[in-house]
Amino acid sequence: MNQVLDTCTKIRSMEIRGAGRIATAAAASLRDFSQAVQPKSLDDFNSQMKEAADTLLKTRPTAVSLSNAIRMVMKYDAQDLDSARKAIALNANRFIEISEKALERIGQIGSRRIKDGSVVLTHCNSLAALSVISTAHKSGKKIKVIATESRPRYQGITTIGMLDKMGIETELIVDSAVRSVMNEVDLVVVGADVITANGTLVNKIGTAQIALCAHEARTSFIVAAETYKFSPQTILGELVTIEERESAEVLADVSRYSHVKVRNPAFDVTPHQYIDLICTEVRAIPPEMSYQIIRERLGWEMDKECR
Ligand code: RI2
Repeated sequence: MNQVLDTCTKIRSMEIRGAGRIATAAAASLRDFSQAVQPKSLDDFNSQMKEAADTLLKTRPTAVSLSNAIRMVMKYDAQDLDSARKAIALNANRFIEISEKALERIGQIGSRRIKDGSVVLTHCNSLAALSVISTAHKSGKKIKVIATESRPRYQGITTIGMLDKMGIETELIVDSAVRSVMNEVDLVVVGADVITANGTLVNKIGTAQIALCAHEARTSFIVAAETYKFSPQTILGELVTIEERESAEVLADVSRYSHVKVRNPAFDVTPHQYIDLICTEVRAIPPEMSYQIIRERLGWEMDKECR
């Protein structure tokens, strides 16, 4: 269990972060645990696996990628220990492979929206959004990227490092400079932590005001997201929990103030009206078609819940 707890600590502290990366890390952790654990019986194995899955699930409350990945890995029905271990390893490896391929495909589909000579704005650090940008760049289109810092955790610094390595011309701005540069931007591309049944986007704090600003400036706003970022639970009426992280991420020492409380919501909600397109690995869809993606790709979840 130590190895699972170690992964949990890394996800909670954001040493491992990004909706896709936490999902694949959780899948790998369950796979490794299933191979290493020494249970007394199959029942004992099942209950230790469940405990590990529940512990991983609690690390970050917003990203649905985590629960979708864990459910996919834990979908096994074995008669003996050996087959249970094999099924979990197979599920986990399949999820990791699907996730890698999805990024490539999202890049191919999304990059068609980027014209030669475009200026693209991105927020936070999303592998899916970066796949769109890097595929456009690799196909020979000359592009410039404007990246936000993404306070308070400065994931934008990771983004500019990655763009720099790819040789893409990049400008870094503070989050509040988005409106000042929006008239120079041709396209905004962001990732997703959750997409709900009606196409609402939950993503890194600041995304909603960028979308609003893009809408006002008539700039296209697209989302790059693997289908496992869509939330089947929202069809059943469940609300998305927005993670509020500790105040120290925003202000190191709030104790010297008597009447001040620091709020640190990690994500915000962008209504589907401000989203032009969602690029998934199967196709690019208008946000209103999200329900269909959930039924097609995550139908197993619905079936189980509705039975
Ligand atoms: P990929 C991140 O969350 C950001 O909100 C980013 O847009 C999203 O995950 C998707 O990232 P955090 O872990 O899966 O930084 O596209 O809170 O890499």
